[in-house]
Amino acid sequence: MNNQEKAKFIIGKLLNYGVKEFCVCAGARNTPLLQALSEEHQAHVKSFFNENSAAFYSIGRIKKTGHPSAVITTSGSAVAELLPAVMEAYFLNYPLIVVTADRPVEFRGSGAPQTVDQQHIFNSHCMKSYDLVNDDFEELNFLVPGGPIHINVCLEEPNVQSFNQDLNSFDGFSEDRPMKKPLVILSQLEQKDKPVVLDFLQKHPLPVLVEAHSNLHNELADYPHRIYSYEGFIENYIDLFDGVIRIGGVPTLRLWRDLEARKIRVKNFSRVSFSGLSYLKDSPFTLDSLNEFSSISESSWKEQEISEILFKNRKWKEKVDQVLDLYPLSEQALFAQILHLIKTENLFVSNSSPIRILDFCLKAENTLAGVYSSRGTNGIDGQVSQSMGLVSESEVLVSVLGDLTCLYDLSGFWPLRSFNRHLKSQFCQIVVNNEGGELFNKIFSNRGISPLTQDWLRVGHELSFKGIADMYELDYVRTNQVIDLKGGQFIELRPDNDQTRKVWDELKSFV
Ligand SMILES: Cc1ncc(C[n+]2csc(CCOP(=O)(O)OP(=O)(O)O)c2C)c(N)n1
Repeated sequence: MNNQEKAKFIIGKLLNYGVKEFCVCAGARNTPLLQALSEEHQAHVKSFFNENSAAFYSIGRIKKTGHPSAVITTSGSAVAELLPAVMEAYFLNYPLIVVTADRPVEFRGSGAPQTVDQQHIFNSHCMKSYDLVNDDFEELNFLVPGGPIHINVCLEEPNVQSFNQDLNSFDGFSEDRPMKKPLVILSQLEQKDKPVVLDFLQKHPLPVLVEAHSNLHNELADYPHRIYSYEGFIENYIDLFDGVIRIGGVPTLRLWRDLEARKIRVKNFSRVSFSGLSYLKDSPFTLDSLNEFSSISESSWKEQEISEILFKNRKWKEKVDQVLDLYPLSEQALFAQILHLIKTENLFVSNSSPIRILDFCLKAENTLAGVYSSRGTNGIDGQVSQSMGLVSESEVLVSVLGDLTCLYDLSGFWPLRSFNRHLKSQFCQIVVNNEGGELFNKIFSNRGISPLTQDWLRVGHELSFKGIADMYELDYVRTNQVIDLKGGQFIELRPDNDQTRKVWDELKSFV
């Protein structure tokens, strides 16, 4: 069965079981389930961005209506957010059904983005847990009544349906011969990792992508082989590389996910014990072993080949600058403004668009102090709380969050009104309020997703953050221009969504 057939089958079973109301939660992986639901006109659907709220709301509905109710989520920590409500339903014997989309089974244990062991996560607090890995859907004919039910379903990755066949004929990644033309990706690193990484890059002048949370941006600002604004650019040149050397955590950039469908070898050097790829079973080498592994790269890059990529990259950057000048109210242009203002402040960026736009906008002339992100499960949960834990006396923390991400964790500001009241002036909140999950617009535009499904994914709203700023006694500014980053502020940044989309569109046609 393909994704759509699986999704249709599950939704059909739930309707037969007596589910009338569905709470759907925003996320890319569960899109086939939402798409199938959008074709069932008798289903009542409510969309949520917070899985915990969706599940407790469903319990309220079961209480009120007496009917079973279902929640549908994406993969990753989104699934864990259901646990308290599943427990509640278990002890009430309530028919709460949670359907969780999962990555294909070969991703399990890899540490790849948004991959967690979600198959039996609710353990004894469920009447029954179904783990639908392949075409084992017959099991669903016997849905057990009497309490919560978990249906975990593995869905194929969009665009890489055929990747299993590709990999069967490919054994290159297990070979130990040196890479001749590798690309280096620097991802999340700690301060103490800097010397060994810089030393490696000095010895091996290779093309390199530097994610901001590697905290090596300043040191490598003028590194001769650095590729900037690489999202949307590097994908076009990937066939020139015969391998990837990843240094640091699991990278954020889109290219990392695309590797799943490509025959490219990867060597990982990291403190994190996960390969981050389904097809790479070996744990990463330690960062210290970068010293010993000079043999990973007997570079045969010709200076001219690298110069050509760098020349194209310069042209691309010029085009990016032009487009940002043309659309000054786009999120990308506003992010460039923030980066221009950052000097000694630390920066925390949330998942979804902010972390990607940060890397996209970063320029050699920007100076960054500490950059923090949240790339364990890549969730949008708990981001305010994490940023609160990073506030300190020594420097101001600027936190840039998406609007849904901020709304997800509103109680996270609590320290500012209690034990960290004295640190309020050390914290500047920027919420990029594009009125919903704008990332989904970027991922799914022109992909044949029904308008209804797109609405459910986006979870559009017209909320203002003024009340939140007031509640936590931060100075509220609503603006489409960032002028300063002083502490004690809550800046609600209002980009023009049309301009944001035009930036991506114009760049799509230029390589
Ligand atoms: C806990 C959790 N639930 C769901 C998701 C799926 N998800 C990824 S991005 C996103 C939308 C984020 O919206 P917002 O914070 O407004 O950022 P924007 O996309 O607008 O930049 C969602 C729901 C997730 N990553 N984590």
